Amino acid sequence: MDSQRAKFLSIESNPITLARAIMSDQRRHPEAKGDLTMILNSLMLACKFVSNAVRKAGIASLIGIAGSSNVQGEQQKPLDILANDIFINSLKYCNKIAALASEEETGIYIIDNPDEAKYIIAFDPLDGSSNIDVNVSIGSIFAIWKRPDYSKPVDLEDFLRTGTEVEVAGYCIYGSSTQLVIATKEGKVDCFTLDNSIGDFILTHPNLRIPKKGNIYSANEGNSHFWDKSMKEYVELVKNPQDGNPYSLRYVGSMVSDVHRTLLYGGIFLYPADKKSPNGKLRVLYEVFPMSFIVEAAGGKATDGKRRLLDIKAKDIHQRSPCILGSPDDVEVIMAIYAKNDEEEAKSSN
Ligand code: AHM
Ligand code: MG
Repeated sequence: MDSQRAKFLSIESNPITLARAIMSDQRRHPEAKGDLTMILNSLMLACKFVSNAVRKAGIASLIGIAGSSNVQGEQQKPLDILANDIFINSLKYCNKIAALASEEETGIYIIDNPDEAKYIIAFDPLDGSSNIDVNVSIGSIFAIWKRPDYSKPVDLEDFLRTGTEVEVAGYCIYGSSTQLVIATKEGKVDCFTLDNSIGDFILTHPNLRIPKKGNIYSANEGNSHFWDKSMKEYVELVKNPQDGNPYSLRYVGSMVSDVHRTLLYGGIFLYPADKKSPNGKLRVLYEVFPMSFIVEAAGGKATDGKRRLLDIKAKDIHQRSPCILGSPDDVEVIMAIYAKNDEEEAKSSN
C-alpha cells in the first residue's frame, strides 16, 4: 500500500482527534491533574463556535462595525465582540482559569470560580479584524500561564510575565479550512484541521518544524518610509540579494495568516516599530508572546531586532512590541544588521 493511501485510511478509520491527542499527552504526564486538558477542550470548543460564526458572518449580518471601540481606540466589529463572548463563556465553564486578558477587554477579567483555578490566559479572540468584511483569513490567538502563587487572589500582577513562562500557546486560523495550531513548552507544535462533517479537529500536521531558511518576507511595506535604518537595509537586501534571487513579498494583514504561512513555508514576518508607532503595533501578551512561543517551539526565532521577544517582561496587559519572527537563518540576518548598525552608531557617538 502506498504511503498516501495508508495515511488516508488511517485518517478515515483511526483519526487522531485533538481530544485523543490531549488525552495521550496527559497519559505521558501522569503527575498532571488534567487542568490543561480541560482548558484546551474549552478553547477547542470556542474555536469551533467562532469558526462557525465566521463562516456565517455574511449571512448573519456580522460584518460592518459594531459602533463601539476597544481600549486601544480600535473600532470593534460584531464578530470581535461575539468571538470575545464565546471565548469568555467557554473558559468560564472549565473552572480552571482564574482570570483572563483579552484584546477586547479594558482590564483583566476575573472569573469567579473556586480556588482550584491555577491558570490565567491572554487571548485575541479575533485577530485581523480589518479582513473580516472582505472574506480574508482571520484567526484567534492565545497563551496560557500558570499562576505564580495561587494562595492569593488573582490580580494584574499574575499577567505581568515573560513569554518564557508560557505553558501552552496556540492559534486558530479561519481560512480555506479551520486549523488549530498548539505548541507546548516541551517544544512540540501540532496542527489540527477541523473536519466539519464530524465536528472534530484532526491531527494533520504533527511535529511542525519551520524551514531553516525561506524566501518570503512579510511586512506592511507601506510603512517603510517610517522604518529605522536596519529594517530598511534588511528589506532592501532581500529584494536585491547578491545571488540575484529576490525574496517574494506576501502580506495578508492578519498576523495569524502571515505567521501560519511563515511557519509552513519559511521566511520572515516583520511588524517593526516605526516613527508613527514607536513600540510597534502588535500586543505582547496575546499576539507577540504566543506567536513567538510557537515559532521558537517549531525551531524558529523571534526578536525585536535586539532581544529575544520571549524575554520581555510585560508591564501592561495591552503593551506593544516590534515583532520579527520566522526561519532561524532569516531572523539571524536581520539581527546581524541591527548589531552592526548599533555598533556603528555607538562608535560615531563616542
Ligand atoms: P487586530 O488585532 O486589531 O486585528 O490588529 C492586529 C493586526 C494583525 O493581525 C496584523 O499583523 C496587523 O494588525 C496588520 O496591521 P497593518 O494593517 O498596520 O498592516
Ligand atoms: Mg490582533
